[in-house]
Amino acid sequence: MSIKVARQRLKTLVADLEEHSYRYYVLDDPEIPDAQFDALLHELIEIESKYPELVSANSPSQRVGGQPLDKFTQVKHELPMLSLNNAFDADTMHAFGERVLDRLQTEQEIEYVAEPKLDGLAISIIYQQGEYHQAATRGDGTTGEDVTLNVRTIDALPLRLRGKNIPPRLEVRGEIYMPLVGFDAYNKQAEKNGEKTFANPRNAAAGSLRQLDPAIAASRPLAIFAYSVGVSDGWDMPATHYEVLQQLQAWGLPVSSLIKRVQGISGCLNYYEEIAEQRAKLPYDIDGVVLKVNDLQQQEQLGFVSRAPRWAIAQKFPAQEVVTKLLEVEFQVGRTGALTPVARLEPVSVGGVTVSNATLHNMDELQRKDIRVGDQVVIRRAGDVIPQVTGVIASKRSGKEKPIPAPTTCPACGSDTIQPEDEVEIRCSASAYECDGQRAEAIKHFAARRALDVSGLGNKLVEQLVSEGLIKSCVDLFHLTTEQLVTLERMGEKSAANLVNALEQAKHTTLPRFIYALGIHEVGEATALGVAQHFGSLQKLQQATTEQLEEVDDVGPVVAKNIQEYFSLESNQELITALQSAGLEWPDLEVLEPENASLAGNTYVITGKFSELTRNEIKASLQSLGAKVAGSVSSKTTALIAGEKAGSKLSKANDLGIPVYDEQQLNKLLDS
Ligand code: 9MJ
Repeated sequence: MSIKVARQRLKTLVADLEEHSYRYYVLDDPEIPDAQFDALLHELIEIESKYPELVSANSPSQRVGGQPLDKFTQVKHELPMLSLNNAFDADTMHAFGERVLDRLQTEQEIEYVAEPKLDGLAISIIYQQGEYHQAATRGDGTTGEDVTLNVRTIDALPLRLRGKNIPPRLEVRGEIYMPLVGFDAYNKQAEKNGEKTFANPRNAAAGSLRQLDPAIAASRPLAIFAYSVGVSDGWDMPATHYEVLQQLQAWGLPVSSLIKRVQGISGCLNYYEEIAEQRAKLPYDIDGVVLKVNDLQQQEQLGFVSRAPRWAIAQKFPAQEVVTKLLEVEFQVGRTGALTPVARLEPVSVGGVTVSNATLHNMDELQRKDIRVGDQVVIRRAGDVIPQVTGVIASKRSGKEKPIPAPTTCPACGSDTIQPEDEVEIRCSASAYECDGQRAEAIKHFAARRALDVSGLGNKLVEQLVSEGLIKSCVDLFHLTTEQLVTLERMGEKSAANLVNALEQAKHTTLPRFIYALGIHEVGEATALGVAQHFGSLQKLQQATTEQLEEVDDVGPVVAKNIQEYFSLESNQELITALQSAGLEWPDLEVLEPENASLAGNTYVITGKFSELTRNEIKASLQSLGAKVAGSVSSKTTALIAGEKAGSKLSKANDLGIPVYDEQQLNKLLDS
C-alpha cells in the first residue's frame, strides 16, 4: 500500500470508527457487532504500524496509553470548577426554590434541568479545533492535575468532536465514573491476584485516574458523562442549559439520557423520587440528583456564593455508608465447606433500609483489617447487594474490643476446621455428606434459579427439609412425595403438589445448568457453559484430563484440578448416577471445533507492550488458532510472548527455560 492510499484508507477508518463509537456510547444504538469494530481498529493499527508518520495523537488507536509520567503537572482552571450546595430533604429544596424566586424577583415558576448525580470524579476537558487537547481533575476547584493521557484512554470519550459549528476552543465538564459491572469484575480479579481492591466505584475511578502509567488507566473500565461547558471561545451559546447539553451530545459527547426539564421545585421533588426508584437498577452509582436553573441568563443573574452557584443544588440520597457497632461475628458454612464470617450489627439505616447483618468476606480480610468485636465499623450498601463491612474506625476504640479468633470447629456439624495452605478460607473438615450445613447449602445451590431452577424451592424450605431429615442430598429431592411434604409446617396440599410438579419439570434440564448445579468448587455459570460447549457431553467431561480441561477458555490449572478431582470421587460419581436414575436428563451439545486449530495444545503467556497489537488482540488471535492463553508463566507454558518493558514474567520464563518470542516471532507464529 502506498502512503497515499494508506492516508486515504486511514481517513475512512478513523471516520468509521468514530461513527461506530458515537452510535455505541452516545446513541446507545450500535450498528455493527463488537468483533467487527475490533477488526476495523485492527486494520487501522496495522496501517499505522507501517506508516508511523500517519499516526495522530487522537487516532482511535491511541487509547491504549502511552509512556508513563514521572508526576502529574498542575493545571490552573480558566474558570473555577464549582462545587454544589447539598440538600438532604424537601424543606431545604423549597427554601432553595424560594431564594431563586426572590433573587430573580419573579413569581413565575422556574424551569429546572434535573440530572442524576453521578458518584465519580469531576473532570475538565479541553477541545481545540474539535480535537481532544487536555483533561484536568477538579482539584481544589482552582487548580487540578493534568490527566490528559489517562482520560484519552476512556473509550466513551470522543477524541474528535463531530458535527457543525464546533468552537475553536471548548471546555467540556463532566463526571468520570466506573460502571458497576466493571468495578465488580476489577475487584474480583484484583482479589484473585492478591492486589488491592477498591471499597467503592468512586475510589476505583479516582485511583485509576491517579495512575502515572496510562496503560494501567486504559485497562480500567472507566466511562464519562458530560454535564456542562466551562470556557468556550467563539461559540454563540444557546439560551438554556438544556440546549447546551443537547449540543454537547450532538458533538459526540455522552450525556445522560435520564436528564429532564422539570417545572418548579415540585417538579424537582418528583424527579428525585423517580430517580430514587430507578437507582438500584442503574448500571452505575449515583448519590442524588442535581437541579439547575435552565435559563442561562437567569443563571448569570443568580451568580455564586463562595464556590457554589446559586442556580444549582444537589439533592442527595440518604448516605449509603454508615458507621455502627459490631456486636458479634458468626461463621456460616457454605456448600464447599468454607466458613464465612458474618457481622451482627447494631441495626442501622443505610439508604432507607435497616441493616443488622453484613458480610466480612473471609477470615483473612477480617484479620488484615484488624476488625474486633465492639468496634465501630463502616457499613456500605450498594443497590441490591448484601451490605459489606468495608473498614473499621480504630480511633474510636475504648480498649475493650475483642479480636476475633479463627473458628476451630464447624458451626453446623462441630467437626474440626482446617485451613489449606494456599487458601485464604477456613473450612469444615467434614465432607459435604457429613455436614448438615454444607448439605443444605449444596442443595440450595442445586435448586437455584440459575442451576436446575426448581420453582417454589426457596432457601428456607431447603433448610426445613434438611433439618427435618426428609432429604440428605439433592437426589432425595426427586423422591419427595406430597404426603411427606404436607407434614411440614406451613405447607398445604396445593403447595406440596406444586413443588412435586416443579421437581418433575426440573428433571429436563441442559448440560451447562447441570454442571453448574453440581457446585464444583470455582465452577460458575460461565465456566460450566464453557466446559459443556467444549466437551459436548457429561461423559466426555468426566473423562477429561486436567490438560484437556485447561484447553477450555478461562479454565486454569486450579479449576481444571477442581473439576478433575470432583469427577474422580466415587461419592460424586454415585450422586450423578443416582440423579440420572431419578430421571434427570439433558441433550448433549454440539462440540465447537475451532476451524483452524494449528496451535491446539499450546499455552502462551503474553506480557509487555507491543507496537502492532494490543495484548487482548494477541490473545484472541492465539485462541482462534486453538491455543490457550494463561495469566502466569509455569512449566506448562509453551512460550512467553514478550513485548517491550516485560518484567517479572520474563525473568520467570528465563528461570524456567521457557522459550520467549518477540513481536516478530509472534507474527510468524500467527501467520504459520
Ligand atoms: C454530577 N456529579 O453528575 C454537576 N453532576 O454541575 C452533574 N455534577 C455539576 N452536574 C455543576 N450532573 C457543578 C457540578
